[in-house]
Amino acid sequence: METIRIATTPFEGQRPGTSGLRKKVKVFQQPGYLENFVQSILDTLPELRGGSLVVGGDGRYFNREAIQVILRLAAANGVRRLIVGRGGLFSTPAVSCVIRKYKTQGGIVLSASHNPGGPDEDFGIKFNSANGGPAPESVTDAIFARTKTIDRYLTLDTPPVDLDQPGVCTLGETEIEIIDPVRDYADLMEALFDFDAIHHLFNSGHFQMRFDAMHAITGPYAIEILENRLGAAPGTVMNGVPLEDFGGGHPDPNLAHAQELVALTHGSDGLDFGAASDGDGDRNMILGRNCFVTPSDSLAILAANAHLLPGYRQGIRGIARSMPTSQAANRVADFLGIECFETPTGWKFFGNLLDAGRITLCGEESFGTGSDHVREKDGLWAVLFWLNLLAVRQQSVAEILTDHWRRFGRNFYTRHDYEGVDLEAAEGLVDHLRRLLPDLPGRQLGAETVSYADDFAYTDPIDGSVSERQGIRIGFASGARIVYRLSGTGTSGATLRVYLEYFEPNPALHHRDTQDAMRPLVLIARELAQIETRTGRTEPDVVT
Ligand code: G16
Repeated sequence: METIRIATTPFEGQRPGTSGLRKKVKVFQQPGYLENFVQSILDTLPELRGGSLVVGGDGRYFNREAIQVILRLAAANGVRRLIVGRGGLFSTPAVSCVIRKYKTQGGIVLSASHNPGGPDEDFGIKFNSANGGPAPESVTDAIFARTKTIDRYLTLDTPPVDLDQPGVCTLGETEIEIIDPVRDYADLMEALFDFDAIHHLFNSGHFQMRFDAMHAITGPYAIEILENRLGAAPGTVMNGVPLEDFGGGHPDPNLAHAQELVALTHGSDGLDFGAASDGDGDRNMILGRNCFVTPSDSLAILAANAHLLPGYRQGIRGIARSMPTSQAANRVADFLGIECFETPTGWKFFGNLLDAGRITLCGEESFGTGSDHVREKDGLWAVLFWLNLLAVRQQSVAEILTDHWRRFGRNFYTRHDYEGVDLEAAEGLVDHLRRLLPDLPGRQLGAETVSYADDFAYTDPIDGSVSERQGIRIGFASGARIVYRLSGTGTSGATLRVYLEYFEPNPALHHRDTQDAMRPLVLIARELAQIETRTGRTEPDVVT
């Protein structure tokens, strides 16, 4: 079949952010926009010629069209084999699982994660490497550089591939295999956790749970694993049908966007367990009756209890957390006598540590938790980990949480997001903080004394690469911290994130309301950054 060479010119701004290139659907729909980016991936990674590639996405609006474009470009550029999820679907952790299982040279994931979907909403694309994880910065920088010089892309003139028909077909010289997007992933989960114990918990007659798939990708995965394989009651999975616009919702599993589920956990007859995942299935939220587990606490609890679960019985080697994630995990690492790494925001920074066997568990405050089983954060994995823990410890979520705080102390934690802020104002605010940094150590702010203040820079302990300007960190003598950074996943304006943490060793104070406990620190953070004067905002848009 004849390869067609189409002349093109570069588009501005195809720099991948925290997790790939995310833009409005309308931007992606411009003729040549997606093609340029995909060709840049193919030009940057010569190993893809003659190699194999996994392709799939979270099913949001434009997923199917984008996949057809990618299949044609990949075939025209000599990719030998393409593994595609039926219907064009794959959760992000399932792509990682399939890349690793079938030893492909990488994968292309189509998603804008927790951002809304639909014709006027968001779309995204990212490349995952042969280890199954998001491409490191060296690769995304090279892809971006290529987007700035690209002058042609290669494609084929072929009818669309039937994405709904499992089996093998060909496109030019390329073999395309349409596979069940769920099976390999579900098998992996079954190998890691004690399904008998969870099955028993579900059938004990006194355990009520719901999993909210938020009309996003985890619906089919959760139905297969929770209802079919583990015997949870039909209907345990709510909002389980993936929709192109997520039913008009915001598929972000947090207290603000999963309110229907949160409400079900309230009251004396609230659910024993509630969990949710996001657009592409890599995030998780964990709830107990009248109780919310912060992602930072969740990571620490999983680390402290991992030895109780089959897949982690031999113990964990080390932990990593992103810089803004609370230091609760460090306390567990200290107790276990293992390393705890602090990395920049972005799952890609965990890849080298996982590959080198330096860590087993990793997590981020942004509702991401995972382990060395794949190279992405994994929403359903975290849910199954918690379910296995509940089954083994025979305690409620609240009991496990309270017990953890009693043992290790409590790192109160909250994140305040100011969304849709004027970009210049947001950058001005960060510059202002940067200028303050040298004079902050030793200064008294409210009742706190600054012990260090910096713009976080990270040197990867495995390959020595350096990532600078990763967020402003202000640490206090009490152990409290304030962190400021601008989100790298938004598609319009800027989102200012302010992360606040405060350590409380006294169990008598562990059940205070988080926002009350954090108030003094919140006021320091607002004043220091001049948030109101610089952004015009008196209150954050989202508090988690
Ligand atoms: C992505 C990254 C995460 C990161 C999160 C938030 O998550 O994979 O590593 O923590 O964005 O990033 P930001 O604070 O820059 O918005 P996801 O679920 O969107 O892929």
